[in-house]
Amino acid sequence: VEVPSGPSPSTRQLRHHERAFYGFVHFTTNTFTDKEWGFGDEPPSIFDPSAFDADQIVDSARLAGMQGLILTCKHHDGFCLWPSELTGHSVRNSPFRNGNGDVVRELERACRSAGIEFGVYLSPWDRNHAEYGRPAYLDYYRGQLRELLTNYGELFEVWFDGANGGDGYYGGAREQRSIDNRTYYDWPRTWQMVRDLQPDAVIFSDTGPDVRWVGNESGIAGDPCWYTIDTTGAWPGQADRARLNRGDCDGPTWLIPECDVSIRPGWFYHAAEDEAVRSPRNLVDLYFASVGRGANFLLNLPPDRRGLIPETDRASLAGFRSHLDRTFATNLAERAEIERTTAGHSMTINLAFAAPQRVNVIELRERIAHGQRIGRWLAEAEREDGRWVEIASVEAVGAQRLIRVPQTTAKRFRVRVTDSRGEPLIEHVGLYLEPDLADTATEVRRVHAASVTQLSPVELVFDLGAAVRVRGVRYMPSIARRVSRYELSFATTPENWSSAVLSGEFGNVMANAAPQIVPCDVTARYVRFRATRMAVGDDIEPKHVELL
Ligand code: FUL
Repeated sequence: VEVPSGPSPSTRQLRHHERAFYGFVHFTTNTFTDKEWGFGDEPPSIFDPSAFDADQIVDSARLAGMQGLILTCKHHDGFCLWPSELTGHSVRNSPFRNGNGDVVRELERACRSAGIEFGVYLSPWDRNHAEYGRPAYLDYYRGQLRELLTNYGELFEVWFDGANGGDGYYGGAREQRSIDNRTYYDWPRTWQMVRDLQPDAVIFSDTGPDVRWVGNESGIAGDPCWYTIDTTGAWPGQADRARLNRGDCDGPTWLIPECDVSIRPGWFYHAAEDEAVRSPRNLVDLYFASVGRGANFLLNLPPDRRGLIPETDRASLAGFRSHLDRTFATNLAERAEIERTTAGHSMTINLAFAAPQRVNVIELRERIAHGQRIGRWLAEAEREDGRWVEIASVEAVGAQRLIRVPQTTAKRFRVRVTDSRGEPLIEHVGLYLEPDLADTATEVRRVHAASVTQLSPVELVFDLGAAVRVRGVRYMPSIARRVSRYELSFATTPENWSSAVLSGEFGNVMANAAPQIVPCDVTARYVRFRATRMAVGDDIEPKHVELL
């Protein structure tokens, strides 16, 4: 084997490429307040799951075929799911197990006894802590990290989030605190702590050092997606998303792209999203768009207020798994006579069958220990008249490349690598027939408005024609317009607007442009939606707001 000219993965990264698919568990006070980002003033007393069962959560992960789970031990609201010695803002002061509980411990143990790995998420942004934004907070943050790194056995991944939305409770100050995310956290020091205490764990942040964000929260890697990337000038919370998504073919640093996405629109459980759980078909598509592009797939499973993964989500996971198992059960290539010819930096693999085979998925794996070498490659099939037709033209391979092609029946197939950095090293070729999978996604019931009036650039009034029951308001951010704070009011006549006012935050709209639902249960004819703060743009569009 020629020595690779470009970067190659560390041993730690190589192991992590093999994990490929694992889960996130977003659980905290938000589960009980119906928020995506808690403000930091939530009393620990509201954290009261009625039937928390770590084994059930782990069982749900295993049902899907996940290799590990990463728990939000502390999200932006600052509430700790373990009894930290460093704050009272934790499970210790909640009704959970009468204040003697430790969610981190229970989930960690359940993972180990089921034979999957465990990892932690510790939000750097802390909207509860009085010192956030000042140097003293960093001692607290690293102290918490030390607790997690030393008390819960071996961790496979430590997840550092890049979000910072500014305002928060901050020990009662209730103010805006912006930090310079290039300097404030002193990341190299924190990462070194992880290296010292958990040498085998991979470290995730927007920009590595082992695993990078894929630039969106939709679970979709670039096509192609290069492991190598140039992160000069980029920091957690401040990186070019398009670049994170695709990497740089000639980049100097190997960072594993990780596609994080939730099985529901939000990261936390909201009853109003019970009908918006991703279907098996949708999850399979995400698998092809992440693992199938050589990236890792991190799928979030949010426990509900009982502390369990709901049945709907479990049914989707089971459907997803059984479809993948059926698809990949038989590698048709194993029935072929295979012949390989290499000429310099190109290679042809011929697969000849005794009888015609029906194929609609092609898989290649590259021996990435020696770098990501393969550039362009083609898949071709021989028609009955002996002419070869191209069925796929692809850029890049990586740990695993899965390409859906139009269903093709032929006796001979071939894969041709036309461009590679050094000798192409193909480790595996697969030809499969993916069965049909109908999309069973159910549409959320909507209330249709008779008319919508735009009162001002940031204010809409819906007239439903008659008083009807409204169970929620769904807001869909767009690229150019994103509301981060809203106010809702309801009325039965154009005059009596007092009946109910709901206000709040659409947390995380910058990173996740997924729809967010404000649950309510109001009977009204008129509904007024007002943006009280825009994160992007300065007006709202009627089509972005729906009543449920
Ligand atoms: C983001 C956070 O702001 C979200 O709440 C969520 O935790 C997601 C995985 O990362 O940056």
